[in-house]
Amino acid sequence: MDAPQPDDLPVTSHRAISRRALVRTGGLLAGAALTPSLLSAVSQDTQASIPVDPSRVPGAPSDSLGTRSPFETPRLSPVNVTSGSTWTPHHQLHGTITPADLHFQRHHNGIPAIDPAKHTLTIHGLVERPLEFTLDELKRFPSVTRTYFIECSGNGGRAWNNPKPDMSPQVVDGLTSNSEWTGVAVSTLLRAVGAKAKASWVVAEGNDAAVLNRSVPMQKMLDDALVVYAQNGEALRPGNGYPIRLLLPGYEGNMCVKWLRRLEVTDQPLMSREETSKYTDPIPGGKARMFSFTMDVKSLITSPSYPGKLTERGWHAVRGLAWSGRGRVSRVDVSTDGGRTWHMASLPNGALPMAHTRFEYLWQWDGRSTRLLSRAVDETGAVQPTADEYRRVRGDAPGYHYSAIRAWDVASDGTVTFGGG
Ligand SMILES: Nc1nc2c(c(=O)[nH]1)N[C@H]1C(S)=C(S)[C@@H](COP(=O)(O)O)O[C@H]1N2
Ligand SMILES: [Mo]
Repeated sequence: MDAPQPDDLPVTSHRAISRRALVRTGGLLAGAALTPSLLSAVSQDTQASIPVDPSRVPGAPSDSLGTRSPFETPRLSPVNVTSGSTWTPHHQLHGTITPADLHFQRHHNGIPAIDPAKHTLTIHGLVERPLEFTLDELKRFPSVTRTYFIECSGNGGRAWNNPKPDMSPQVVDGLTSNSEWTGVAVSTLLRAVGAKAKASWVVAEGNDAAVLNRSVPMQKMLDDALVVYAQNGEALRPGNGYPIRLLLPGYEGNMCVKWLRRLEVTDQPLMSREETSKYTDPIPGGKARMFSFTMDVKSLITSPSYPGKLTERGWHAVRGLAWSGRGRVSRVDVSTDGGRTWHMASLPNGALPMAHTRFEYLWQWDGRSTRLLSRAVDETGAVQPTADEYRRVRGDAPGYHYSAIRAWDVASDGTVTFGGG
C-alpha cells in the first residue's frame, strides 16, 4: 500500500482562522484543542449565509418528505424522456447507494401508470401449476434484500463514440446506479409453480407500452434472480418499474424487465427484438456477440472530474466507483501520470458482489497538467482493458458493453476535462 494515511497529511492547505471567527465560535471551541481540522471547519467563507448567533433565528419547520437542502441540487438529466435515458449524476454523489430519485432510467416507451392493487404477475408455460400472483401474495414469500448495480449495456457508448472534454461522469457513465433491492427470489416462485424438467429459459415481459420482453436462462433465474418490489427501503419508483421488476444481478440492465407482468417458462429463447436486432454486439470479423448478458469489470473516476476544478495544489482524493457483473471488485488501481505508474486505491467500504464499490486514492497534485486513469480488477481476475486492448477485441463500434479505461485531464490551472478512452 503506497497511499498515505490521513494522519500523515500535511496541513498546509487549511485556511488560517481569523480572530473574529474565533470569538464568534468561542463557545464551541472553548476547551477544545485547536487542531487543524477544527480550524478548517470554522473557516470564514462558510459563515456567509449562516446567522452569527443561531439562537436568535427560529429554525424552519420540518416538511413531510425530508427535502434536500436548497444548496444541493443533483438532477437526473435529460428530462421528459419517454424513449431514451436519464443519467445518474455520479459526480454529485458519495458512498455507493444511489438515492432512488437519482437512479438512472431507460425507457422504451414511457412509464406506465399501474395500480398496485390490480397488478399481477403470471407464471406459466412449462410448469405444473400456472399461477397469478398479486403484489400482496408476492410479499408473503420470504423476502431477500441485496445491494446490486443495474447498468444499461449502452452505458459509456456516447463517451466512446464521440468523446468531448465537457462530458461529466453523469454523461460518461450515468447509465448505471446501485440500490438495495428487496423482493422474492425467482427460484422460490418457480418452486411454487413447479417448473418442468425440460424448462431451460424464462421469458420475462413488462406491462409498459413497449411490452419489453427478454429471455433469461433458467440457471440465472435459479441462481440469484429476484422479483423486487422495494428499492432503498421503499416501494420502487414508477420510473424504475413500480410495482415490481425483475432484477438479474450483474446482467445487462435491459434484462431487468420493469413493470413485470409475466414469466413464461420455455425450452428455448424467444429471439425477441431486444435480443436480436438490439442488445447484440457486432465484433471484428463480421460476427456479433449474442446473449452477451454479463456486464464487464469497469471503473469511473467521479472526482476530480469535469465540471470540477482543483483550486489548490496539495492533497486531493481521487475517488470513483468500480463494479463487475462477475462478482466482487477485488482491486482498483489509479494512475495520476497518464498510465506510467499505477497505485493501488483503497476500497474504504469493502466490496459486495455485483455492486458499486467506492475507491479512493490520496494524490498530491504538484500543480502541473496531468492525466488521471482508473483500472478495476474483479475477483475472477478480469482486468479492465485499455482503450486499445478493448478496440482490438470488441471493435470500434460494438454498440453495447463499453468497458475500457477512461481518462480525465487536469490542466495546470486546475480545470478537469474528460480525456476519452
Ligand atoms: N418493461 C421495460 N423494462 C425495461 C425497460 C423498458 O423500457 N421497459 N428498459 C430496460 C433497459 S434498456 C434498462 S437499461 C433497464 C433500466 O432500468 P432503470 O430504468 O430502472 O434504470 O430497464 C430495462 N427494463
Ligand atoms: Mo439499457
